[in-house]
Amino acid sequence: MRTQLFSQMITAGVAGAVAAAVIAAPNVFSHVAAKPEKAAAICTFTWYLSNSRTSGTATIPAFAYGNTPMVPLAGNWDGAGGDSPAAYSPDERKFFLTNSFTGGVGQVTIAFGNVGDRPLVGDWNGDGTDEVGAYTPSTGTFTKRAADRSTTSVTFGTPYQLPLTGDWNGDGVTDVGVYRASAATFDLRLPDGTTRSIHYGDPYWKPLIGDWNGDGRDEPGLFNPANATFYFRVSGIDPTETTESIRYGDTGDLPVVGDWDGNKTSSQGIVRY
Ligand SMILES: [Ca+2]
Ligand SMILES: [Ca+2]
Ligand SMILES: [Ca+2]
Ligand SMILES: [Ca+2]
Repeated sequence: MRTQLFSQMITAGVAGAVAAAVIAAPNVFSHVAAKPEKAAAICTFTWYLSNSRTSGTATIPAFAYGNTPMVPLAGNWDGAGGDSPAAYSPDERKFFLTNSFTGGVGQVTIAFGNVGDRPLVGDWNGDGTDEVGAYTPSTGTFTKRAADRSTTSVTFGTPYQLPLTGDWNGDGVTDVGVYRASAATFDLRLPDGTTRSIHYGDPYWKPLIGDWNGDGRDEPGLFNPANATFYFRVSGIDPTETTESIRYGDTGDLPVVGDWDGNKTSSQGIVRY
């Protein structure tokens, strides 16, 4: 009897420890339940963000922010620390920005964009704080909104491409680009007006932009939705390619990337609904 009782106590202890670990650092692979229908019902977003590109486990406790059919985004809204979440509502054409990783109500709401636009994030003036913008697919126009609500526009690429924003040259000012999905090619517009084209990944993977190597310049990454794998082009935008990859999250999750801890290096996250 003693042995049996001892065994039960050990089992309970292990179960308790596992439960505590899950609460502290939720494993993004632990969710295996069937996803709800995505058609009509509004589903809350749960964010699983990691500061580590080598771990499949979220390092920031999961939180709820935004809901379908919003677009999850990330940026440094207050110029302090690193990036934090935002959600863009295509229905209301509003950005909801938050400076925290705890969910709840965002701190800033910005109404911007027209029907059919895609949301953009970038530091258009290089002051260390990100602003918002909108890409109009029918014209291939990037419209950048300054903090004083003034706008500037640049047209790049052909219409109906996937817009990209990143600081390709490291001057602190966010530049634009497009991803030609059918050709799996990133076309990056350098500040001198020239284009750097990088064939990378496979068609119809989701393009991502971040500073994976921490050199102050952003470079391409990708998320393969078929196997929930992130690819980071750590060698930058020069021709020689070195890539890191990690499986993180599950198929059906939305990828997000950002510098969550403000150490100047971007890492991955997923938004589940
Ligand atoms: Ca700025
Ligand atoms: Ca730049
Ligand atoms: Ca870089
Ligand atoms: Ca970081």
